[in-house]
Amino acid sequence: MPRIVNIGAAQMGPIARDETRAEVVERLIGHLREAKRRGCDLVVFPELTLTTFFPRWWLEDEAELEAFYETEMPGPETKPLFEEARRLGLGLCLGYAELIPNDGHGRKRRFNTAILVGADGRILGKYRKIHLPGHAEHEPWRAFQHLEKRYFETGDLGFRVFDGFGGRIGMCICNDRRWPETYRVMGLQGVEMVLLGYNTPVHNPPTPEHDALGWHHNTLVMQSGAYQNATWVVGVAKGGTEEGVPMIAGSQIIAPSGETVAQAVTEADELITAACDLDLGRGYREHVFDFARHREPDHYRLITAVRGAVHPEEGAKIEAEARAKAQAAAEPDAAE
Ligand code: CDT
Repeated sequence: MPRIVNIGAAQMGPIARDETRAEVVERLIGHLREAKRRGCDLVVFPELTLTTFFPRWWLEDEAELEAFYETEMPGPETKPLFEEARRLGLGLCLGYAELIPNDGHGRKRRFNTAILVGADGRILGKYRKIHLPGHAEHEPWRAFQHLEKRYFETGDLGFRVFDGFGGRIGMCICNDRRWPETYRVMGLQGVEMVLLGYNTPVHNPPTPEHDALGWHHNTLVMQSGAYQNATWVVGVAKGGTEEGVPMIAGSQIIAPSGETVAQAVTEADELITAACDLDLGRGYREHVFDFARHREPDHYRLITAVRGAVHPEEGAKIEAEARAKAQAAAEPDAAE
């Protein structure tokens, strides 16, 4: 019996700054109903689905900033979304800005978060964005800001994989999709489907020469992440011109072969769907990407030993030391 998950990738067009949560939730419910008509099991929404992409602004007023965050999920304004999904028997993956007013140690915490919700309304998993792009200080030379490093902390939950929808599901968020480590950590936990939402401006102020390549890079990273880890990847955009900033769209559902099987053709609210056979990853996982047989982690030690690039001599030294240490730990008698 094939293990099919019918996926709805619910691309959103722009969300205006003055659009209320209730108005956005109404749009999301429209997606849910269409997804139900089209036989979906699970609907994936973008990063920071509930508001405009506020990190584009330098906001000094805490109350103004915190109005973009959720302190509970579901809360009073998102409850109708959860209720409708449950009524329709649909799972969902939702990105939102998470605010913890007090973590028990008197600290306020803010994360860029996504949750996976089962068809029964239970939260099956939570992910907090790890690769935060952009900057933390005001940079007035930019046409617009990208202040994720100011408005969010680095996620503290790791790249976990959750049982659900008959398979193993992982999540990551936007910039995470550009990093091979994201997929590999989940691949090493047998992930079969990675769900991710994104808000990607067409223009990146420090590197305008890359602007024409936004679509290419988007496809490139998601397709390679899928193929190299034998997993489905569902990438869902918030696209179109939002508060004067054009964002790429191009939501895609990508098979473990690395092939895109469904792609959005507009920059607006658009649902794309695919029947995803989770067993399609098996041929890759058991042969060319049989990790247990073919990976050589002893030769990848630099990946976790350093953050940025080092001189090749330094790199070779770190690798050799790490290998020797691992060998000594594995054979304690030989080291004496
Ligand atoms: N939201 C998000 O992570 N966007 C980034 C923009 C990178 S340019 C600062 C992305 O990787 O698409």
